[in-house]
Amino acid sequence: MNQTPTWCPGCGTYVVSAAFKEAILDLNLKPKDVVVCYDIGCSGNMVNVLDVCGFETLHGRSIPVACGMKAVRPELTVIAQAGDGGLLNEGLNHFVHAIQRNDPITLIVNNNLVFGLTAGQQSSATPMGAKAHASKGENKVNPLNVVDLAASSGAKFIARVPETDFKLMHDVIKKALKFKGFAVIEIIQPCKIWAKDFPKIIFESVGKPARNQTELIGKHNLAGLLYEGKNV
Ligand SMILES: Cc1ncc(C[n+]2csc(CCOP(=O)(O)OP(=O)(O)O)c2C)c(N)n1
Ligand code: SF4
Ligand SMILES: [Mg+2]
Repeated sequence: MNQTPTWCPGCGTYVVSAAFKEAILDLNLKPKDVVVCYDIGCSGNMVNVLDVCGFETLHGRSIPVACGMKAVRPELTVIAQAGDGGLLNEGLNHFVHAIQRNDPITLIVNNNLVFGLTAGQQSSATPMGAKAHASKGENKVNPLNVVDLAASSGAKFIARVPETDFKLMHDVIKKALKFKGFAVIEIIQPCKIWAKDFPKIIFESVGKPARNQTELIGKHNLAGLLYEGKNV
């Protein structure tokens, strides 16, 4: 594809799309055998730069479209992409139910902590105490956490990756694409425009994955491959 991306300078989605491309190349997957179902949003615009099959879905609906695609074409490698808004607001039910069924797809969450494309409104991932662009005051509610929800729903593969760690991102995407159940990768990539004044997150790398998912709940600074169940 020869489209020039329109993301802002420094946007984490540049890094994610590069890691994604490298992972697909490393695995020798042919573009015709890989389908990404995109959400609507800044990061959903990866549809313009990733040279694999793409399906731009409705906001919050990339997971059900991806699950349907995998059900009818099980030989394909199927990925759902979602922003924090699409995942935790409009489409939250799909996230929990796909984990419950262990649908064999990979979910990549581009968590920029706001509704980015529509100019920085507060999403369910916006940190408590942060003031989003369109809000009158600070956020007074506890954010929903992707890893907490994945862990408590019983996801078999869970990773959290800071946008600054290209190697981890690349390695985890490769592993997830080979995983036979529902794999969740959350990329933390605070929006460079609308979340630039939010508190900085200091990550702590995990040495090895947890023995069970519940150990992860409430540990919001952990980064790495956090849980990996049996690949059956
Ligand atoms: C059902 C529905 N609600 C709202 C919108 C408007 N809308 C389009 S993109 C967007 C923000 C997306 O935020 P997020 O999912 O976090 O992705 P980001 O742009 O931050 O990458 C919104 C609210 C829509 N298209 N459809
Ligand atoms: S608004 Fe934020 S998320 Fe959207 S392209 Fe710019 S930096 Fe990236
Ligand atoms: Mg967002």
